[in-house]
Amino acid sequence: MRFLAIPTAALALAGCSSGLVRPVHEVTARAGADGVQRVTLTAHSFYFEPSRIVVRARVPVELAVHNAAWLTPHDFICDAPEGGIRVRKPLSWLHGTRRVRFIPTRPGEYPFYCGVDAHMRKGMTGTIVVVP
Ligand SMILES: [Cu+2]
Repeated sequence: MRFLAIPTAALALAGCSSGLVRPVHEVTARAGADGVQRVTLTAHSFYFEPSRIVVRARVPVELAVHNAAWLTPHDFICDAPEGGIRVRKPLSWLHGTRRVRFIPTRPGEYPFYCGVDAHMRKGMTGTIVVVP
């Protein structure tokens, strides 16, 4: 059985550092009393949690993006003007949280990602799903 343990450990290590093998985690935003749809997400090295965010069109959205990585720069980019979303936000290097606001205008699925170095290819991607 020893020969099985090594690939399992390698897979576990890969899972810690890459978003490529992680399952999609979807969260649906609910509007608060002030009518703003709020979602908190966390930037890890190298994935976003959650990775799929469902929001309603034509309702303001505020994403609180927390950087869980010490001293690893990350940012949050969603460049989808066709959906009313145009966001490019550097995140704090020191566990800080930055807020991102937009009002999605059109239903659709819009990718977001981290634009630092090759983080996107390592799995720092996600999807904003705008529903009617
Ligand atoms: Cu990053």
